Amino acid sequence: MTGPRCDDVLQSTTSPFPNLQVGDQQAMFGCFRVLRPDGSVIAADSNLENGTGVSDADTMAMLRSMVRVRAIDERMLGLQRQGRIGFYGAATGQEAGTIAAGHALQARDWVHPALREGGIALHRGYPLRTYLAQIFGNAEDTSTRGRQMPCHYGSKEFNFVTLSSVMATQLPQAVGTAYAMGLLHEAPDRPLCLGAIGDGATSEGDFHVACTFAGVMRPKGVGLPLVLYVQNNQWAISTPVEKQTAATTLASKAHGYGLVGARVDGNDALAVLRVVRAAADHARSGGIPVLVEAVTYRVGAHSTSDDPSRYRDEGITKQWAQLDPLERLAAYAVHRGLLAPTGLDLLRSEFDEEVRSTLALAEQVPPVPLQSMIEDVYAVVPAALQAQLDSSQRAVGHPSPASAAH
Ligand SMILES: Cc1ncc(C[n+]2csc(CCOP(=O)(O)OP(=O)(O)O)c2C)c(N)n1
Ligand SMILES: [Mg+2]
Repeated sequence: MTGPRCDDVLQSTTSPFPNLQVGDQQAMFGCFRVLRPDGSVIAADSNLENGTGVSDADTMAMLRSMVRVRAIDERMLGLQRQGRIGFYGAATGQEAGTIAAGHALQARDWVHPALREGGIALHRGYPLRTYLAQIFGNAEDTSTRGRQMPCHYGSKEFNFVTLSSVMATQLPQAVGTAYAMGLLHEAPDRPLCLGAIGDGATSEGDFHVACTFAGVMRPKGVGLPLVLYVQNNQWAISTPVEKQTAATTLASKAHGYGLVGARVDGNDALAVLRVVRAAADHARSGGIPVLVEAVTYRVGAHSTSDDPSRYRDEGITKQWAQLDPLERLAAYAVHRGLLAPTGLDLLRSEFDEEVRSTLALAEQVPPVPLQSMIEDVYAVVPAALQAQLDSSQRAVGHPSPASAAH
């Protein structure tokens, strides 16, 4: 594979809406797109709502969350540079790929995210304060109680399963969740599971395991309620996608597993929403699961531990940055009269302020109590662990409740 070229994307060629059938060439090798980079509609379809198949309410809901995620990411990157948080993986330039995929789902659907999909939890209502608590690992970190790296959010309430840092492990887990939903509920109206990964993770063995099971496991005689979702941002840290695979596209890998493949412009929120929604409807109703490839670009660093200028041509990055998904959707919203020409700036200010004020509160929350080091694993805490806790407590000058009682 060679990475999709930016000038191809800039030409705004489009392909028809993907036909969700196994082996459909156009779906696997084309790239469905609704909007040009300037926000104009490529080919309005009079049979569809607004000519695009996306309601104005959906457009604005996605735009708000995309701007919010950008504001959060920018602030978190700044905090990491100041040494106030240890790590962060931003979704900059991938906000459409994240938010529109999340928006395509129902609240009852499950999400097994990769590193860039935390915005789906926020979009579902996961509070920003809890999101920040997980990043700080403070006493309000109800996701992981300070025991995980930042960006490993999880919430039972929002059916958002905590990521394992080990790449691609979430995909067999997502298949298992979908299998459970298939056993528990009847098609055509079942909760489904979206399992998300990056392009690099498609080289992992777990991708093969997940796709194999996704094809062959058929509870109640129909396909799994599953959407496999790959954000192809063309880099896995310093490894470009052409070193991951010789396949022409990642969506085309679906064919070998008997799955449906569909490729979409990941910087076009309307296109992502429509394709993931169609894949979700298909899976919900018993169809063969769809592997969606959203083509995008990692315009920032992999994480705060990375410097991409050391291994790639940042001139190409600048070209991709011109295809900014926020600007594109905002321009469309302006064309439709949903947003004033200055509306994007107003949204930015609104969310900058939300992040600033929530952060001020989050930074006052104390760390997770040391006591939590020995909780949640053993019914009766082994003496060696208790001794470690006691010595840690003494080191910070706070006797633990257990030793204080002695
Ligand atoms: C099994 C495994 N190998 C290596 C790593 C280190 N690692 C973390 S993220 C990453 C690259 C992920 O790339 P991709 O799947 O394309 O996702 P992206 O970060 O681009 O969104 C690597 C190699 C890991 N976490 N797990
Ligand atoms: Mg990648």
